[in-house]
Amino acid sequence: ATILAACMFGSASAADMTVGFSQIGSESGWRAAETTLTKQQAESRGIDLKFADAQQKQENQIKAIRSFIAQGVDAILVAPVVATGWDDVLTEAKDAEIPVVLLDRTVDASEDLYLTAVTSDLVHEGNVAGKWLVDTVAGKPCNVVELQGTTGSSPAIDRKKGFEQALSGNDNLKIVRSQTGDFTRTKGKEVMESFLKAENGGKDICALYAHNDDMAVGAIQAIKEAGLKPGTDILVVSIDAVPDIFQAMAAGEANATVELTPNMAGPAFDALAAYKKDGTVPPKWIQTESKLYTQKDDPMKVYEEKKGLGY
Ligand code: GYE
Repeated sequence: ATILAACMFGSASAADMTVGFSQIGSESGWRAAETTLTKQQAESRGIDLKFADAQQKQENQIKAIRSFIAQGVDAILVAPVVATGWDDVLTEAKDAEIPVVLLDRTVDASEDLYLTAVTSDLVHEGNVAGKWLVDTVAGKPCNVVELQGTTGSSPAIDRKKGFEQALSGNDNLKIVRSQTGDFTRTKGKEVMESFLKAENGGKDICALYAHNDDMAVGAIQAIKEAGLKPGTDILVVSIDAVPDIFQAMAAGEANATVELTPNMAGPAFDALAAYKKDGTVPPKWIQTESKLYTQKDDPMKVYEEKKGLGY
């Protein structure tokens, strides 16, 4: 009878949860897929999702979180646009006893201000990209340009750090230009154009490292317009594994990418359901995988597989 009662009343159903989601915006294909999958995951679990798009602004995220607290939601998901400045609003959520789960980016705040963070190892991603480049150029001199993500965001900080770690001790590789492209295609293209101009029309550039695929896709366009061949004249390595980069890889115009799953919400909702059911506290970090793909990995096949998975 006890077991039956437990089944009837204590099942791990998330169905009666209302969850607020403060999303950054839609700067990249990866971000758009994350939004789609979060909505799908909520729907399939019967979760009532309140979605707020912050248009890249932290102040909008803070407003959205305050409004979720005022509405008395059961939990809050937040993809924090930048790493700092969260202490006050996270403390307000904690005081209201509303668990917060960080999605895809981390914050510089005390760990007890959130339940868990579902992210990749962002330093490791940069490291994987850097190691690929070190191995590929195999000791040859190589001037690298870097397109950084959004200034002050944890992926921009960590992907830079991990990449630099991989390059350190390899004096043949030098980062000659590094600037933000804000994780967007448009800015990726714009900033790459300025890099090309500044580096002898691109002839002095051997490789591009972009903190996400969208900036790489924009930069590939700029490289072509400058009359050079992306993927051969200038090697291209980036992060996310969105469908478009596999098309570019199939065309020989991109070389490598590090995969980031857009399904951060699935593990987040699982953790929230267990927490809600019997107070199970998840680990502080739910880490997603980071797999390297190159042109050898049948990019068109991966493209087909990716299409439809939120993209
Ligand atoms: O790589 C990029 C997006 O926060 C880790 O944000 C995420 C990054 C992702 O805009 O495409």
